Amino acid sequence: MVAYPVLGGSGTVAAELAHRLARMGHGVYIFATARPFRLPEDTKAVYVPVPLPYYPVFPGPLYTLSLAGTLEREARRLGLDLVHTHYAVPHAAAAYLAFGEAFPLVHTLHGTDVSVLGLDPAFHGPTRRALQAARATTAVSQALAREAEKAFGIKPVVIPNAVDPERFRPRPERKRLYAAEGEALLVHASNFRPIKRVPDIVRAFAKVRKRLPARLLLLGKGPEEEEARRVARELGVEAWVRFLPPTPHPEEVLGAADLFLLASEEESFGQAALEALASGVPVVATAVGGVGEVVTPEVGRLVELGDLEGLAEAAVELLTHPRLPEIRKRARAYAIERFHPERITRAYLEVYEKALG
Ligand code: GMT
Repeated sequence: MVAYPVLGGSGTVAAELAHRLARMGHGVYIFATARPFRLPEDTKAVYVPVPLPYYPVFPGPLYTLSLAGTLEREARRLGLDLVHTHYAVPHAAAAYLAFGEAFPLVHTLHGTDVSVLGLDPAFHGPTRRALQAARATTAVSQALAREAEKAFGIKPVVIPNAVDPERFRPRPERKRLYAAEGEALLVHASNFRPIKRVPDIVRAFAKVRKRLPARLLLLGKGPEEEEARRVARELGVEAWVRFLPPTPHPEEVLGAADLFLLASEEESFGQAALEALASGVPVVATAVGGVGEVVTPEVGRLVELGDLEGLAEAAVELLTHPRLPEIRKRARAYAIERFHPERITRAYLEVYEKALG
């Protein structure tokens, strides 16, 4: 497995899949520049570091070349049968460089590797060639598969992301750590990149707060944190907005919440929203990308991008819904039925079997 180790959905998906496969008895190595953030401590998957050598003659560290060299060398030494990369840029091209077409390569597309970087003229050619030469490419949603077909002329197999229902479960006893009696607890989790529109989450929350007592937890870190804090101050809600640093155990926060908010302008899937659903927490999200394949009307609400009034309205509607307890149960049952790790792992194993011929 090849993955980015930092906070982000693709690294989470790769680390958790590696862990599950290793637990089933497969030999699994995960190549990354650091130990993946969400790789469980007790995992049998082995982390293989990818160095970032810097020489003054280079304009910067040559990650792609270093990954290709590490993969080629370690595949021989470890006797690897197949390489599965997560996030195509530059992982697909690096694996292609390492092995060409003779070796079973599988790539999983996660979102901006298609919609932003994959379309960048600087990366498009090598990424397209690598994806077209691979034994298989998978995409985490139908929406992303359609984009990949347009961008790269390939037809990825759609395998949605999984969520572990043992970890992500309701934890109502933890709510009192974050909210007072009678207050609704809203949560958002992301890497606070501009496309996540975290300041909009705060703006929508301020509207909710005018209608009912509530608190907002913002779990994560990233470039928009300062702006989100500024908006909270400007709107006078800073006392009810709490920032929590990223944790390898987001289940402890999500399970305590009443509602999850996602205001992204782009989202191929929405892993954090799925983790919320499995925790028995309904979701209000923007109807972008593949989010509608995760958040259905039975378990949440979708609003137009930028419609903050709609976001707040949907949040209040759900929080005051007479059948909220039932919706919460339904959210968890739906997540378990559609996105159970066993089912998703089986789908990847089928792709591997075909790739191995
Ligand atoms: O969304 C991010 O900023 C992180 C990004 C990543 O590559 O880690 O997430 C993408 O992959 C996740 C796992 O498949 C999906 O749940 C996210 O929706 C997707 N992000 C985007 O499409 C923007």
